[in-house]
Amino acid sequence: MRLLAIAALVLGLMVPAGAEAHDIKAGNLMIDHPHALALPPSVKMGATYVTIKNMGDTPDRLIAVKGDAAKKFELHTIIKEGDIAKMREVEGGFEIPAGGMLHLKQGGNHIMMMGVTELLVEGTSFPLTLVFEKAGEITVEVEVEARRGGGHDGHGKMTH
Ligand SMILES: [Cu+2]
Repeated sequence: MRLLAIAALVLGLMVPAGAEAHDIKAGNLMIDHPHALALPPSVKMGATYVTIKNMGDTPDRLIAVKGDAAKKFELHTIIKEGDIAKMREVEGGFEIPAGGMLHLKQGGNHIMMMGVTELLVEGTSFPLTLVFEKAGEITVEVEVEARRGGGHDGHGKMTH
C-alpha cells in the first residue's frame, strides 16, 4: 500500500485534500476545478479555466459567463496567424459533446476576464456563473492559483 501511495505521489496522481468539494455536479454536467491565475494588482485582464464533463447523451454548450469579478467575461479561443497566436471570442460558445468534455486550459480555450474588479490573490476565490444552453445557469467558486513558470504561460504574450 505504501509503495502504491508513493508511486501515485511520484506520478502526480494524488488528489489534494478538498478536491472533491471542488467538483460540482449539475444535471449531466460535472464541473471540475474552476480556477483563475493570480494577477498583479495593475493587471486588469485575466483568464479562468475549468473542465466540464458531460455525462448525458445530448450535447450542451457553454454560451456565456457572468460574475462580479470582472466588468466583462468572454469565451475565447486561440487562432494562429502565421507564427502569432491571437485570442478571439467564439461565436455561440463552446460545445460539450455528449459523453465528452470541454477542457479550458492555459494556452487554449479560456474564459477571458476583461476589466478585473477583484484582486486575484492566490488562495482567494470568487463566484462565477456559467450559462449553459440546456443545463441553465450554474454558479461555481473559482479558486485563484499561483501563476506557474514565472508567468510565461503564453497568455500574456497574446494580442487581441
Ligand atoms: Cu483571451
